[in-house]
Amino acid sequence: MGFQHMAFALDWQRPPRHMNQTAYWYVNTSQYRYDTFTADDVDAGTGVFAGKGVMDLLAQSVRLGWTPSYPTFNRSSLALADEADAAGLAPADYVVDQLKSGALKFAVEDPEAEENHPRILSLWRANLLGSSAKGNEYFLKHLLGTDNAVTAEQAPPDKRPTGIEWPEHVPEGKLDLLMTIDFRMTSSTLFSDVVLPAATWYEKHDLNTTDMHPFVHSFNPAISPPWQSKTDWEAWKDVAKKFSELAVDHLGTRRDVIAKPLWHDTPEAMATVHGVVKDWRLGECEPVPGKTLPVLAVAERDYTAIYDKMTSIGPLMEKVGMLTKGVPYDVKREVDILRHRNGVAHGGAGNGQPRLDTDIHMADAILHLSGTTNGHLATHGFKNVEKRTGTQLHDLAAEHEGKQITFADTQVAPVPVITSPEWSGSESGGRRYSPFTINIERKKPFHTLTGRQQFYLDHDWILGMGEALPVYRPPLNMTELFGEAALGEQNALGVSVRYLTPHNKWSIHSEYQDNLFMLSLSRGGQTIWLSDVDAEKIGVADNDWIEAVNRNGVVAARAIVSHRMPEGTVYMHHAQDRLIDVPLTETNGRRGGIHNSLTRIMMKPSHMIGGYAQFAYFFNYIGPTGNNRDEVTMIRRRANQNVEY
Ligand SMILES: Nc1nc2c(c(=O)[nH]1)N[C@H]1C(S)=C(S)[C@@H](COP(=O)(O)OP(=O)(O)OC[C@H]3O[C@@H](n4cnc5c(=O)[nH]c(N)nc54)[C@H](O)[C@@H]3O)O[C@H]1N2
Ligand SMILES: Nc1nc2c(c(=O)[nH]1)N[C@H]1C(S)=C(S)[C@@H](COP(=O)(O)OP(=O)(O)OC[C@H]3O[C@@H](n4cnc5c(=O)[nH]c(N)nc54)[C@H](O)[C@@H]3O)O[C@H]1N2
Ligand SMILES: [Mo]
Repeated sequence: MGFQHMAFALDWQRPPRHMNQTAYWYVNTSQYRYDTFTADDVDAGTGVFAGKGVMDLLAQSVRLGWTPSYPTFNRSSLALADEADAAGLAPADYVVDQLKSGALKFAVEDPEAEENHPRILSLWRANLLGSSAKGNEYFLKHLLGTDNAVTAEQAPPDKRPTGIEWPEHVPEGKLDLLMTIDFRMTSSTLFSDVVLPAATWYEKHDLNTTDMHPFVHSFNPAISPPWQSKTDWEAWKDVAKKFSELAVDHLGTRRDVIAKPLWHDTPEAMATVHGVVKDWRLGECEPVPGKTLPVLAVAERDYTAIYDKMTSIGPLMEKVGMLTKGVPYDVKREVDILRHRNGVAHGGAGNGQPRLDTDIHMADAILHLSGTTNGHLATHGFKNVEKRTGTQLHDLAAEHEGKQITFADTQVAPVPVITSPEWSGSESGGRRYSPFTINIERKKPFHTLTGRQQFYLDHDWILGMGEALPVYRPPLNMTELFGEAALGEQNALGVSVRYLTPHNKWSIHSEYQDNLFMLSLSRGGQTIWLSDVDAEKIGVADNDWIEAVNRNGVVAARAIVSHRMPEGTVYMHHAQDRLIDVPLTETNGRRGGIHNSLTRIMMKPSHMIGGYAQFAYFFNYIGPTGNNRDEVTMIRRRANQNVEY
């Protein structure tokens, strides 16, 4: 909670601009263009999605306020505020009028138009192009405009979405600038225009904790950041400072129209009465912000003050407090403590506010503003929940009511967290965390439509997909949907197999495997696991070089032949980078690729539902996933085992 309020600058400006990445990349890397099936092909034959593409459903989800979408409109959100002024209207009214008349569109309805492209991408603490991004080759093609191995066909006319623009030309290289902050050479830094070298965990102060892990850890420098590297905090401060300077000439102070989706744990989540979907675009209802449209909010942004705001705690914390999962928190006391601990800023936008000059200031702010590390806040939050639920809860935190974990405490030893209404588990009395303990044992209602654990889901789209109750769904038929070779088929390209990319036993994502020890103990580069039966079919011996090819891309790797793999399924562990021992392929003579070269994003319509109780958007709660598990590939032995780099 403290983390979220500080990370999204909610001490200065509300509401934040959250986004779900799956939908963002599905649209902005043009992967939707390669859906050679319609949404109708994945409903349960009910016709609920008749005549629609998956992209039509996403556009509908956006215009009904179910999911966030950026860029939001096909005109600048700053210009919209100015236009509203000129028209003498409140921005929300102006935007509603414009949307109604069709003069303004959501960008997602015309994603290939130049004004709707993403331009600048900053990657921090993620390895998008080596780890997370499903459909890696589409990223290379459409986002970066560089060499790629996509051979997929775009949707034929009868399979295209009908409700969005479909220009014949698909742009390549939408992005102007890619900046990455990392301390490793990765597949992402490799493609970046600018790489800012980061301090490692032993060169800076930082915090680490998760909800499923009952301790808060500190990071502490053993040495100062060497050479040009900087701590993450200092790197971002530099960026903010320069940005604020440039903003004097370029942006100044503007008003920004924010289209915020209907949020979970707010009355907005009750927008879809009885789960019946009504679309204002089809004349089925009126467009009403916060009900049938996103909430339309306005924020004043002084772009010259970004640095000042980043380095001090803003006044909204004292004026409005914090809100987490519908629970309000008064944090005047906490901000006052921080004012004394950190001192106050002098001059600028943060004048008189608690300072956040250093990473330790920020760490302490987070620890003071979170119930899991501040027993007073946890107890106070539980008392607020008690008023709403009528069940006793505050005793769960009361044993720690006077306890405030500080950064200095975490430096002595990892410190156990305090039970807090931010989460659903209980660590009370030294218990280990388990989700929903408070709901089960204290009868605190679940945050669902019924307030109970809910198995029956009566939303129109879920009913239409035949998933009102939990059902078995077989893997997607990739031959039917994408024209891939049928599973088990053998031809000149090898044998057709299911292609899975589970998490690696010998790394955490792309980390901890690229060191000499791990590389020496393993094969020293990327591998694909396959069964002895499949290996025999294609004449592969253990450690042979193989090539895996599908419409999304190509991978050259060494084979690990194992009877532990079932026939017909191969594993390429997530996430092996393209930097180490990745040779040129026989397929196209270029270096390639990685595990995500053979995957792509596939959006499931039921994941795009919003505005309906537990199906309501919030950061890190709900949204579409990439569904990379259903992929297939051809796999074969390389003719030439003497690979070249
Ligand atoms: N095909 C396929 N794709 C997947 C998955 C899959 O199973 N299959 N899994 C998905 C899942 S669940 C996840 S969580 C994502 C993970 O995807 P990512 O989060 O993109 O993967 P990581 O490799 O953990 O990237 C973290 C990067 O941050 C850097 N880093 C670490 N600490 C610091 C720091 O203190 N400062 C800075 N500046 N940098 C730091 C590391 O060096 C590393 O390059 O991948 C997703 N993508
Ligand atoms: N060592 C290590 N530990 C990690 C991580 C790491 O990278 N390395 N990453 C962490 C993170 S961020 C995450 S999200 C978790 C992920 O942890 P898990 O959710 O356990 O993810 P995976 O290992 O990717 O997949 C689990 C299993 O799902 C199987 N599977 C694939 N398709 C299907 C299917 O259609 N149906 C069924 N029933 N099973 C299927 C795969 O074969 C695989 O064995 O792990 C965390 N822990
Ligand atoms: Mo994950």
